[in-house]
Amino acid sequence: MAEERLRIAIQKSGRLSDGSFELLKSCGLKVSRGRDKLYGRVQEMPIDVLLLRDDDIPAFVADNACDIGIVGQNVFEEELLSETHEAPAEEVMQLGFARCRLLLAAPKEWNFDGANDLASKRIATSYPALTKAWLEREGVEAKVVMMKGSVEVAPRLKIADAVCDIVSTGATLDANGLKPVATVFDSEAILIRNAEKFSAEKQAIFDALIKRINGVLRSKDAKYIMMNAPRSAVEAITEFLPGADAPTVLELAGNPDKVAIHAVCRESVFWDTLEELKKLGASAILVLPIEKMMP
Ligand code: PRT
Ligand code: ZN
Repeated sequence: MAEERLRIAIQKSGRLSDGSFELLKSCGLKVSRGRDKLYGRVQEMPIDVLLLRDDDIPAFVADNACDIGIVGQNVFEEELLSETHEAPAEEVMQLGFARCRLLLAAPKEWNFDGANDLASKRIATSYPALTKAWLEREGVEAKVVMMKGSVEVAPRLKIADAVCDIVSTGATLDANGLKPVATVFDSEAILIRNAEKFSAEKQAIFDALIKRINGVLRSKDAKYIMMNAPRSAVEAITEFLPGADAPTVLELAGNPDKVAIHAVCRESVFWDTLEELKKLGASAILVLPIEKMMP
């Protein structure tokens, strides 16, 4: 019998593809792309990679053409709300990259004073379902105009009064004379899976991959922190360390009152953290990156 392989759909090129390839790489998976570049094979695990347009990913996963996929939450939710599939794909987890927001934006000169100002106005968007759901929640009736791209130019062309568009830095809105007036949806890349039960073999591959992804995500902000401190300060320092479990405390040779403290911090360690540690009596503080972590 042929070996079962897990099929993952990722974006071929665009704002999700670097993050998706990087995630697979951090999981120890190298994707060798086929000549047609639509298909890649992973050597290290029985996984095949399909390279698609992001918009096609939810449907490919829902239809079983792929088992799992990486897609923006915005695209996935839009598809869910549009109810195009009887058994849509399911969200497995957030992946922490390609963060962006779907924002309602209006011309800067509009003295915008809340959602009610949108009543009877025209809103251009590539996300009509998410936009309509937000309008409904706000109890506002407006006309939603679907645009596939270049949404931000709609007010200037008098196609719409306002837009509902994906924003990351806000530079595009600003360059088009628009200002954000409300957040409709917060998004980041997510892992989705087919809703049907996997075969035992496929489930085992899936579980192994999820374990690796969790390990990668957990180690992302994590740092290994080392410092010397007076023994009397150990308690205060341990309490202060961000997201650290039981640190290792070692006696320094020839100095019974001084110890070395080693700990894994699961949250970001900032300069203020180091300054605070110094105030608590720590010295010779070292912060090191962690490459991988498995509990
Ligand atoms: O070709 P394909 O269909 O696969 O790709 P696409 O062009 O439809 O999508 P792509 O690659 O642009 O985006 C894929 C996903 O990345 C989106 O669905 C979001 O989940 C996420 N993402 C993150 C973004 C952005 N950031 C983003 N900034 N998607 C789009 N943008 C656009 C935004 O609409 C604006 O027009 O980028 C422009 C610049 O943004 P600012 O605010 O930084 O100026
Ligand atoms: Zn797309």
